Amino acid sequence: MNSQLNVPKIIVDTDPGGDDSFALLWLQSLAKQGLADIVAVTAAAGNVSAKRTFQGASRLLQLGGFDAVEVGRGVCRELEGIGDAAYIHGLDGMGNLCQTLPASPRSFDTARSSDDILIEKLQAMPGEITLVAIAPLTNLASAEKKSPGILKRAKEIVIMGGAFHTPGNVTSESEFNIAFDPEAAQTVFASRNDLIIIPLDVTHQLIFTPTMAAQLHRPQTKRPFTPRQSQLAQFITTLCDFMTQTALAYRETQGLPGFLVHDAATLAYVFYPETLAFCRARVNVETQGIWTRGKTLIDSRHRAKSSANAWVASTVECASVLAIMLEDLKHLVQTIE
Ligand SMILES: [Ca+2]
Repeated sequence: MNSQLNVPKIIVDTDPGGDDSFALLWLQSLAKQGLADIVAVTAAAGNVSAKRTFQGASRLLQLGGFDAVEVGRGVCRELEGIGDAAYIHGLDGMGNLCQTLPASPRSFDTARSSDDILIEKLQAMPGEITLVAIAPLTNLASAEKKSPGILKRAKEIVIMGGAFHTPGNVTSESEFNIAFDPEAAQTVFASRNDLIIIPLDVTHQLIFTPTMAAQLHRPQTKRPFTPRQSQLAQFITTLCDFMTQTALAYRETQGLPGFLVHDAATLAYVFYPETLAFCRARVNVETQGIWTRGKTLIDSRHRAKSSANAWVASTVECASVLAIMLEDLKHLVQTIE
């Protein structure tokens, strides 16, 4: 049997984002190893504006050599509420490093809309695509509204989002990806009954440190790094340093030097599923609350339920996930042209 048949076909819906950047680089490493097929990247408004996330995603793909992957432009909605997260990720979403990355020929002005790309790809390959959603769910909800039932055509939808038994990270109750567009989240939560949700409860344990990043600078052969290899290693360490400073300032890591690679946990699920455990649940999102808008809820009472819609990650093997990600990032640095 051709093992390529089993290579996951991935669309990443993303709003780079420091942790998105790590996820996109990790995925590019897996694709270079023949373990993933990147079908498209759909940028989303979120951490920063749709235009900036488009540019960030485009340049990250250029850096890894994935010039041919289409990038969508995020659906824009007038949203009141929490606003973006440039205070954490930098004005460009990437520690103000985006301009240091190779320019991309992709144009925001002529790019297709992310929801249209989702619809086209899911229609063309029903049951085949794993949708990795690491941004506010605006694009996915828009696709579902334009083409009802389209999200059921994904093989699987893996979402980084929500906070259940831990405080939120943008309000006392709410996690950013859900709180940015709670109505979109509710649309997606209603779209199918087997969503994979990786919440803050597990991702707030995943602290990637500058010491880990420093390991990327060591060539594993006698040959010195090429300029592109040095550029990639330098980008990762400088971004890690920037994110570490804001993580400490916003007290996200209990004073430990490092930053939370929330979004990368979705790839741990897809490619290293033994590192996570899950609970079956019915997940809803509060769209009305004055203090709790964007809060994700599970009814934990032992009363019969027939409408579970998700598998929610409950534990993660942190050391393993971080070590695996670091090794895959090393592979990308070592093998980039
Ligand atoms: Ca993100």
